[in-house]
Amino acid sequence: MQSRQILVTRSSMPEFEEYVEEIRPLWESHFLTNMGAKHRELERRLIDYLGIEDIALFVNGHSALECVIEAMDLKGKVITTPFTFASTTHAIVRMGLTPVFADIRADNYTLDPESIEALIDEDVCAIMPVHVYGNICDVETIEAIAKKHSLKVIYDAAHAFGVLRNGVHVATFGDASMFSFHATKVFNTIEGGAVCFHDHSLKDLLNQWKNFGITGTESVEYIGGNAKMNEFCAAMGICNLRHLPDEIAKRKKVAERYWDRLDDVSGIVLSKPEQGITSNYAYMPVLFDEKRFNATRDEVYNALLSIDTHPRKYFYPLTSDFDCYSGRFDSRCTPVAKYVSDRILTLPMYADLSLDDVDRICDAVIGVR
Ligand code: T4K
Repeated sequence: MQSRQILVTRSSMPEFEEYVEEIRPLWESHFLTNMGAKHRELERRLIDYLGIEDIALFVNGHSALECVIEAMDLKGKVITTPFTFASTTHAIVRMGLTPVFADIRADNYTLDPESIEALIDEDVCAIMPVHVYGNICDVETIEAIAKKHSLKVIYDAAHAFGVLRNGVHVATFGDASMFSFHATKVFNTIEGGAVCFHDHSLKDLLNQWKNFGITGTESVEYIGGNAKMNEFCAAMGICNLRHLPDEIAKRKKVAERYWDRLDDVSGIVLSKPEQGITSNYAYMPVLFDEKRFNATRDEVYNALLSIDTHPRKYFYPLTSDFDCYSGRFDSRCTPVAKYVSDRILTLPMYADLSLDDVDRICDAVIGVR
């Protein structure tokens, strides 16, 4: 049917010459990392773009999550979602905290506020919701719950860079938001990540935690790690940020073609931007209700593999069902998350995916029934 392999996504890159121009000064300065000029410039540009108070850049999103947990000195339990990438749960566990899994909403797959409140006890110190696929959590209700119980809110916004809610960037919600700038994201710095926050006192702490806990030339106050973004990654970010509007506009066209083709198919549930949301079109999640669609998610998955098209089961299994957590959690406590995880497939989505390829993918999906 087709000779080319189509993967779930494909990194967007600037023109080679644009990147070379951006990194040329590094050959003059010989300053390659440790929060250099490109790092500082990208921070400034991101603060402007996101309309936020402050930001700290990291080597990747996962390290950013771990560092913000350390910098906030969190202890005890964190209420979170199991319908996410390994990173969210692992960051909590690796930092010595205990994840407590709340269920998700059936309409946009984010943490269900009703499920959160029932899980709060005196050991809970924070909530870590995920704006999964760039779908935005019920930030107002989550904030109200957090305020009532004096909990911190750290958003895993790995998927949500560029998403606006009523004209406001999602980076502004919660005590902090983490973004991933991984190669597979709408905005990438090759590898990279960031924490956005309101409390300026976090800035020094985050910078110290990501740099071995060094607080001065002769003082080391924290047992920190090394999670600094280097100058080449920051330069990639400076280039890619220039092209972000074009990137999102191209993704929008791809998304709209998928929605046109799949919207009326019985048993297919699409995830479209809600009222007031300006999407970044990060992923193309499609839920297959096997009873109405007459085929399972896995049958669709295998049919696409047979034409060398590689969707992904983001996010199956639930993180609470991972082998490494065997016996520690019970995914029956999050029935909606389990239902969605067993039926969801993320179809190929990237700026340069042609509409003809989208049509071929949709034909194959529909043809499975
Ligand atoms: N929280 C959430 C909710 C997340 O989804 C993630 C990361 C994080 C936290 C942590 O952020 P980071 O520490 O990663 O910054 C990929 C990404 O590696 C990962 O960043 C992302 N989430 C996750 C959802 O997807 P894999 O294991 O699926 O990656 P991989 O290597 O299979 O790549 C997927 C496809 O992307 C490939 O088929 C082709 C394409 N690709 C891949 C690479 C590496 C490219 O086009 N270019 C590339 O350089 O995890």
